[in-house]
Amino acid sequence: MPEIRRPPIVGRYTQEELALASRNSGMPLEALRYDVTPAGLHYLLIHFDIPAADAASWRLRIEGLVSTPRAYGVAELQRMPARTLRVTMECAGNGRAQTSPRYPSMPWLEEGVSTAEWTGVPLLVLLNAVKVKSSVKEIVFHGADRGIDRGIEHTFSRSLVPQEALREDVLVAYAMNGQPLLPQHGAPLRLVVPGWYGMASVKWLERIEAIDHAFEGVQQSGSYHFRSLQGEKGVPCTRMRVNSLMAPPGIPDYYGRRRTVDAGPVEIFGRAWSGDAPVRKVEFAVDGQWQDAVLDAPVGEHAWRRWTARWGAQRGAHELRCRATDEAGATQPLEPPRDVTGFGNNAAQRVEVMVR
Ligand SMILES: Nc1nc2c(c(=O)[nH]1)N[C@H]1C(S)=C(S)[C@@H](COP(=O)(O)O)O[C@H]1N2
Ligand SMILES: [Mo]
Repeated sequence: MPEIRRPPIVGRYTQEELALASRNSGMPLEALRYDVTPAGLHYLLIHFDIPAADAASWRLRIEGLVSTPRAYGVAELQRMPARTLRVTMECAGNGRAQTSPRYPSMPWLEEGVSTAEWTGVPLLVLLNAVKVKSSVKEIVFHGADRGIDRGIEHTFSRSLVPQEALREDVLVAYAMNGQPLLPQHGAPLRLVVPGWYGMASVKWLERIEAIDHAFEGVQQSGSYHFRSLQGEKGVPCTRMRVNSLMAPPGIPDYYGRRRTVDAGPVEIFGRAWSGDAPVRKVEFAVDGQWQDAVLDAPVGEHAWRRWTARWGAQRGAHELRCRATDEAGATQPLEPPRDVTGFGNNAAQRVEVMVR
């Protein structure tokens, strides 16, 4: 894959970033109050256009290096034993807009994360039915959406190694929060890969292909790599780094979003997640003084965990922050990790508050 990248931006936002931000809405942080994000508040990331899709005639083909290739209709999948999983999904580019210089792409501040209940057929069941050959190195998932990025025309396609694809919790989903998938979330079928950044969960899934080599598609080998230096091959983005957010307290300023809070006791709440290991600890800081937050019971193996903290708000300007640590020992950094395309920014959130 040739290294064709857009030059970085310092300063004001561009018309192109604004257009991306308008198409791809984030989850408003007050929606951190819900264990399961209502479908209309779930963040969105759509690279090209939402393809026209008719559930009645949609076919999911499973082919390539398999003994018995076949195709499934949606109704047929719906008649198979179903599994429902509560899954926190975060865009790998979440937090990109807080880095400078920033990469010209979707300018997420921090709202590219949500949790949904996905219902579908375990991918494992479908792969076992077609008998994947032993020479297979990767399973490729092709979406129906097509476009051009950095001069290369392609469909949105991603791959997984068999070891990941055959995990029991990877779903071919047809429902979200108990309703048929909405067009913007991949109707009528999408992949859901719990624990991974969102790009692995291919929407508008129409073809699954078993291959005996590494998939070189644009969205696989060209994008979604951590790179600290321009031009390097980098490390593929896979599981979500440990991260957390708080719902900003008080009331916002309409234009600047700055917060105003009344002096006195304030209950702060938020959510913490990690695709690598369960969340072990969340800390909350007022003006750099860290204290342990209280963790609620987990609400699902793949779902974010609610936390709370008490704050005795005193008059004046304050900076609130939170950071999580997972069972693997990873803690969120205080400053964004260096990444040329702005992936994986899990730096501890900052919320500026004026207490009156
Ligand atoms: N076919 C297809 N699948 C896709 C995408 C896409 O543009 N096309 N975007 C991916 C990315 S980058 C993310 S973060 C998630 C977002 O899923 P959501 O819009 O349902 O929240 O979908 C992934 N699956
Ligand atoms: Mo994403």
